[in-house]
Amino acid sequence: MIPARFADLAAREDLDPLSRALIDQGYAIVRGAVPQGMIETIKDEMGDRFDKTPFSVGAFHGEWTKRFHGLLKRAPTSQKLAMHEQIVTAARAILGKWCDFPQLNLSQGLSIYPGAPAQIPHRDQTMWPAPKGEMEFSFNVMWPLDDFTEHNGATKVWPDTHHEHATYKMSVDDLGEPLVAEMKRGDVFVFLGSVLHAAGSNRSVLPRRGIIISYSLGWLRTYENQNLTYDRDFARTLDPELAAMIGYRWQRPNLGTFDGQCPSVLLGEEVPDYLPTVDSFTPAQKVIVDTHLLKELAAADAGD
Ligand SMILES: O=C(O)CCC(=O)C(=O)O
Ligand SMILES: [Fe+2]
Repeated sequence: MIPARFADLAAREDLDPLSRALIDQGYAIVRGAVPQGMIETIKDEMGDRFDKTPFSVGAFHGEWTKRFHGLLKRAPTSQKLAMHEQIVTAARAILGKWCDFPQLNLSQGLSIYPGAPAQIPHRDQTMWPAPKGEMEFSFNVMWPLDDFTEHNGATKVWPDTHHEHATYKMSVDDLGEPLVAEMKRGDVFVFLGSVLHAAGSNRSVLPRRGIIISYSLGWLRTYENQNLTYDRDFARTLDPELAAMIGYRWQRPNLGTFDGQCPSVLLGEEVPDYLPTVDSFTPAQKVIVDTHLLKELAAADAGD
């Protein structure tokens, strides 16, 4: 059953199938979302970065796991994954309920080495210390670079743990059997930030490599600081929609501005040295401030 706070989303009849599955069950696998050749190109672009990256530090990221970030520049074909039409559509449909535009939260290559124990079951939305169960904060996407099997540590996900379920206290013993997201290269596993999940243990003899791309509400602090990761020259090479997703777009009201304007001004050739600060309000906010101004002007006229 869909909890009441998410019922209006669930009731929408125009939803695409991926959004529908995410709202109803919290996760979905899309088979054959991209050609396997695209995944191979991305692996080539990564070169020896996994080899050269040291193992992660700490019990969560995992001492048997290597991770690196800034994928849009380190493997440019991953930009196509970030902008995958079905995924962006679903991110907008779901996160768009609580923000103007979803943003890129993270792009990460990760490799789980043989012998890695299973990761702690967790919800990715825990990174934001805010009340849960009122909204979805994020939306995560796992693209396998190697085929994922139960044996090599495919991601595990616990059904019925999303939306308001994320506020219920559950002991690990009550969780029941997880679904194991076994996938071929080219498939993709998509799950809400409220869904309980974990990397499995890798009992094979080869690393299990994947890419995580995640999207969050546009007004949240992101896992990866996109402004420090990608400079302006790089942003100008991107599809403008993707540039917007890494911060070159403001969110109403006036969040993420540059010199009082939408930061997309930085994508142009010339950036004027002197710029006016511009209101960026929702229609409802605009009515409030416009009405106030009209009243003030009328009062000033009457006083003349
Ligand atoms: O590698 C996986 O299968 C999941 C990793 C994960 O959930 C995380 O690092 O937050
Ligand atoms: Fe996670």
